Amino acid sequence: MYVKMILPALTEATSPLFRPIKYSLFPPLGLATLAGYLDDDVEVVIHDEHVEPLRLDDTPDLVVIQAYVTSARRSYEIADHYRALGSYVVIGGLHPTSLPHEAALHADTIFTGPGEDTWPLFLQDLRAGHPRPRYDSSVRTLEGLPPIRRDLIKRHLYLVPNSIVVSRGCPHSCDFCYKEAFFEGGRSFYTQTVDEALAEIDRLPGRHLYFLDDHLFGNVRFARQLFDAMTGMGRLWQAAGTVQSVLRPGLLESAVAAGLRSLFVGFESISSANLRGHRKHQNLGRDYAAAIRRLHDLGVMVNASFVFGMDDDDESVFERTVEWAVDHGVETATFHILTPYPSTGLYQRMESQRRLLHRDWDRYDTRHAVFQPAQMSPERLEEGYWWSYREFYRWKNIARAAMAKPDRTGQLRHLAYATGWKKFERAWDTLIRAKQVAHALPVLEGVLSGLGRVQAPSTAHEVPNPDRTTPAPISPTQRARYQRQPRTVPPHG
Ligand code: B12
Ligand code: SF4
Repeated sequence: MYVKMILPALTEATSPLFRPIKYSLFPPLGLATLAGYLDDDVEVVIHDEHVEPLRLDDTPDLVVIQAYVTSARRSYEIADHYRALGSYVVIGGLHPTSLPHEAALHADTIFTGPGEDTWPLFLQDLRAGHPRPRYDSSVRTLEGLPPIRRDLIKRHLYLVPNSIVVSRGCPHSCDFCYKEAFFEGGRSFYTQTVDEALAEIDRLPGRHLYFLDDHLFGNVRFARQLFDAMTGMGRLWQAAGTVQSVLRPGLLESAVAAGLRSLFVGFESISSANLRGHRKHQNLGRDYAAAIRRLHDLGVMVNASFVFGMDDDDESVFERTVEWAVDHGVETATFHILTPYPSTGLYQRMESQRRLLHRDWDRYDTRHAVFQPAQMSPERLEEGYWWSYREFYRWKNIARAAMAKPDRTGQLRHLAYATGWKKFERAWDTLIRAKQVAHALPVLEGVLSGLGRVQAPSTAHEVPNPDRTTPAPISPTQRARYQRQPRTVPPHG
C-alpha cells in the first residue's frame, strides 16, 4: 500500500515572490504522529506543501490530508483531485472537526478531534474492507503511543526540526481558541507520562527544542517533574505559557534550569473588559509587567501575543499596545486580528449578532478582519494591525526596547533576536529557496544561549517556592539516564 500524507499550505506560504520564515519553522508533527501507526510494509511519504511543491501526478492508495481553517480550500482542492483519480481520501485536523459536514463533501472518510484513538481503528477497518465515513475521537490519552515517524521528516527544510508536544490541549477555555471545539467529546487537556516525554526528547538530535504545547506549564506537577528531569541535559528550548504560569512561584525557575530561553506568552489584551469578555479569566488581575520582569530577570526572552479587534478596542488600541510592549522591553511581539474560527464560542456569538462579514476561510488567517468590530471599521482594524507590526519593529523601537535591559549582554541578545526575525526577511527568503534554512539553527542557538546568561532572580521578584517541598518522583537512575550530553549533529541531522 502506498500512503501519501499531505499538509496543504495556505496561498501565502507557496508564493513565488516571497516566503515568510514562519512557514519553514516546524515540520508536520501531527502527520508524523499518525504515520507511526502504519505497518512496516506500508510505503509512506509525508509531504508538507509549505516547504516544497506538491506533485499531483501519482495515484496513492490512501491520501491523508490535515486541514487547518486557512488551508481548508486548498485541502479540498487536493482531496477532490485525488478522489477523481481513484485514491481513497481521508481528511482530519482542526477544520474538519469544526465543520465535519463541509469536509465530508471532499473525502471518503473524515475524522474529528485528535487521531490517536480513531486512526488505528480506521486502519483496521480499512484493512478489513469496511472503513466508515466518519470517526469521532472520544478516548484521549498519550500513553503508549508508537514513536513519531520523524524519519519521514525532511529536517533540512526546517529551521526548527526538533518541534515536540508532550501534552494536548489546555486547562483554560478562552472563547476565541480552537481548543473547546477541537476537544469536544472527551478530555481537553492531558499529558504524556514524564518518562515517555523524556524518551521523545532523547530521540531528538542536537540541542534546540521547541515545545509546541498550547500550555506546557498547564499541569504543574507534570511540568515540574519534566523540568527537573531535563535539568542537566544541556538542552536549549522555547515554549508557550500563560502569564499566570510565569508568575507561579518556582515553576519558571525550574524551566530555566532545564534550558528555557524564550517564551511565547498570551497577553492578548491590555484591557480587563476584553479579557473578561473572551473568558480569558486566567489573565485577569495579573501583573503583566511583573511577568515580563520575572522572565527577563531569569534570562528568558518574551514573545508577547496580542489580539486586536475585541469589543473594548477602539482605534487607540494599536498605539497603546505597541507603546506598552516597547516600554516593557518585549523582544518580539506577535499581533493577531481577532478571528472567529468556526465552532468556537466567539464564532457562535458573532454569527448570532450577524457580525460575520464572510466565510472565505482563506482570509481567516488572523491578518484579515472577517467580522464587524464594535468600535472601528474592518479596514481600520487591518490598517492598525499592519501599523503595529511596522511600528513595533522600527529600528528606533527595537533599540528602545533593548535599552530596557539592564546589561549589555541582554541588550545585544535583544537586538540580535528581534532584528533576526523581522529585519532580515529577504535573507530568510533566500535561504528557504536555496533549501539552506537549517544552517541558521546554530545562529538561533547562539542567540538563545551564547549571548544569554541565566541570572539569579533579583530580590525584588524573589518568591518563595512552596512546591519545592514535594519530592520529584523521578528516580536517580532515570534522571542520570536522561542527563547525558546531547549528541551534536550537523543541522541536516
Ligand atoms: C506549529 C503550528 C503552526 C506552524 C506549522 C504547522 C504545522 N507544521 O503543522 C506554522 C508556524 C506554519 C503555523 C502557521 C499558522 N497557524 Co498554526 N499552529 C501551530 C500549533 C502551535 C501546533 C500544531 C501542532 O504541531 N500540533 C501538534 C500535533 C501533534 O497535533 P495536530 O497537528 O493538531 O495533529 C493531530 C490532530 O489534529 C489530528 N489530525 C490532524 N490531521 C489529521 C488527519 C487525519 C486523517 C486524522 C485521523 C487526524 C488528524 O491528529 C493529530 C494527532 O493527534 C497549533 C496549535 C495547536 N495546539 O494545534 C497552531 C494552530 C494550528 N495554528 C493556527 C493558525 C491560525 C495559524 C496561522 C493562520 C497563523 C498565522 N496568522 O499565520 C498560520 C497558517 C496555518 C496554515 N498553514 O494554514 C490555529 C488554527 C486554527 C484553525 N481552526 O485552523 C492554531 C490552532 C493556533 C490557535 N490556537 O489558534 N502554525
Ligand atoms: S490559554 Fe491559550 S491555548 Fe488555552 S484556551 Fe486560552 S488561548 Fe487557548
